[in-house]
Amino acid sequence: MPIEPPYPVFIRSKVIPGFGRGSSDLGIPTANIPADDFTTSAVPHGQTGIYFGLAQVSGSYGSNNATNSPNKDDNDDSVTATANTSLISGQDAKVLPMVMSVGWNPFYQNKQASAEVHIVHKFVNQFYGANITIAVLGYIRPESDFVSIQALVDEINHDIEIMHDRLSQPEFAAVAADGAFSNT
Ligand code: ADP
Ligand code: RBF
Ligand code: MG
Repeated sequence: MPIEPPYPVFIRSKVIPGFGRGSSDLGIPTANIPADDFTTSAVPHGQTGIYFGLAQVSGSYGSNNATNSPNKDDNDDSVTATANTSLISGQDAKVLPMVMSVGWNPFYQNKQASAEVHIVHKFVNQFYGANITIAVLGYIRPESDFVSIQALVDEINHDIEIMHDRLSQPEFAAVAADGAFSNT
């Protein structure tokens, strides 16, 4: 079975500071990218919702200098990310499984759309300001509201199970070797 069009959709972007609660509230860090990089991609109508796929980060590790994220009126998000001198390498530089969320986070009633990628991998360091290449491979569900943070976390963990299940299907086997990813 071939991958269902329009997937795979490759997106190249940069990791920007988000709302600063993925790790603190949920224990599920998400690398945020400018939402436009998703909405202008080949994903149909750049629709909001939860997706699965693969991601690879490259460049340097970096931390977030934003004193008060998100920088709502600050279009130059890169100014709040400081690169450190060490290059992303080893397991951290591999093509890794991910789940991503695009939209307004109904649970938090965000005023601004976000696109954020949770990579299922333990990184040695933060990588704000790094490059990220994403292969969006399919849609899981629309965004929804929840009665509690725990209910949101449970649903995200369920999304991760669905992702592993879908990624184990043969049509996705070759995507990690796609030339869009770097093979260093
Ligand atoms: P923010 O609101 O600024 O996005 P998060 O709490 O969501 O903050 O944390 C995201 C940051 O954590 C990423 O930008 C990245 O530097 C780092 N990070 C560490 N591990 C991961 C991971 N497994 N997936 C995504 N980001 C991660
Ligand atoms: N936020 C919501 O408000 N509703 C959702 O249904 C929802 N689903 C998510 C699914 C995944 C796989 C991920 C990584 C995040 C999801 N979020 C959702 C976003 C979550 O609220 C956000 O990552 C944190 O608020 C940190 O920015
Ligand atoms: Mg985040």
